[in-house]
Amino acid sequence: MAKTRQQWFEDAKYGLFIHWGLYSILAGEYKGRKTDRIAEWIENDFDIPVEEYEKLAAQFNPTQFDADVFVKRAKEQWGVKYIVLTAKHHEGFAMYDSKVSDFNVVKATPYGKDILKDLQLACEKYGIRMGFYYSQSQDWDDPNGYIAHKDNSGKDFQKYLDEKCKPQVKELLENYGKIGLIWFDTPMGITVAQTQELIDLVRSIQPDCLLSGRTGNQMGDYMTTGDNFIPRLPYEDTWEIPATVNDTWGYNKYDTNWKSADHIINLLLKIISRGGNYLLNVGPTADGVVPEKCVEILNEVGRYVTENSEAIYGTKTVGIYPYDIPGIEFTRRENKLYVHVLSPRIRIELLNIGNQLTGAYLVRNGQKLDYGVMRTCEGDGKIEVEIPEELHNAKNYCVCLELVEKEPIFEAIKG
Ligand code: FHN
Repeated sequence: MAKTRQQWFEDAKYGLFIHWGLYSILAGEYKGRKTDRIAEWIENDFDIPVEEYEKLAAQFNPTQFDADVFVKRAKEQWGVKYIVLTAKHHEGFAMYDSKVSDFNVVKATPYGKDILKDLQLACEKYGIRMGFYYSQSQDWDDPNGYIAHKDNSGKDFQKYLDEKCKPQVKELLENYGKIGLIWFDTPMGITVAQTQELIDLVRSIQPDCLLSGRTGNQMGDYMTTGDNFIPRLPYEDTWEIPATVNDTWGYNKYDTNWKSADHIINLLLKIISRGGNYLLNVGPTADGVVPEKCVEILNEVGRYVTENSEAIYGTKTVGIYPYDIPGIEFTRRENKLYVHVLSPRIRIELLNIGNQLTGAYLVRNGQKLDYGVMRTCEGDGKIEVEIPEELHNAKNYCVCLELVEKEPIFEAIKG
């Protein structure tokens, strides 16, 4: 089958979102008041006057950020295949050298360096796709940009689109090499015609660049789910879920509600077995550091992903296996069904599976495993795989079932 421009994205399965901007300085608190909502929304949620908020730029100096170290770690330790940085979030601040607006990291901060350029160079060096997030409709700094939950009547949105949004998107597409995707977000009142203007602009500069599902009016290149919402069933078209490790995107020093690595691994497998990509977020501090706990979690998830890479990247949607087995998730490619074992057991037992096998092995080292293919006394297909003794108390490993048939045969439950 011919490769589409979506192919790299469909194969990638696991990406890293970076929400980073001036809100990282406030870290979830303004004048002693803590937000209980996502931290990057603090300007809007607390009605911080624009002139006040703009002053934060004078404090932005992430001297501990090293794009090279960051991208190397993301690729080699965390196992992500693409990175999406907030080039401009709703606050309107550009994390790159923009000639369109001085409200940017080079002109307005003591740091003075183009973060996106450094990221681009590191992504090119380590062979990882780079995308950027751009808030195309909301811009709380521009008088004509939309503001969610506020009165937007009387605004000249087209003026903002023509004078800030499109010129900035053009800069991003012209000055930062090959862009894998643009992550447009919160389209709000953007019309079909205005969405088309954006799409035409992108296609005219980088025809292969993908557009997120939130470009507007369902005109993006793939489906984006709600934040942290996983479709219950497999979804056949290309899709992605943006998701958090704690409960915020931008850094919030009070948010310690971290999901465990086991939980994230489980979510990742659910997502990719249903055909999606997991775009998992980190929110660096204003110094440019990813919170230690978050690094620990991503390292552990990364160990699973890199050890079992053949069962992750480039895998296909699994059909609906009729039973929910706690601690078991499936992924698959061609004639291989991967059984991810997330809780201890001495044997894998799968009912209502009608395949014949040519072999079974432990994915992380290729060790052959004993197995049996049978029918139960009720006539249901059954596969058993013996787990080696040294793994009886282990969790988080993957077993490959090599199928005679091209696809898993999941049998319906009979009465
Ligand atoms: O408003 C944004 C939010 O700050 C964050 O960027 C997420 C990521 O998917 N998108 C919007 C809310 O859905």
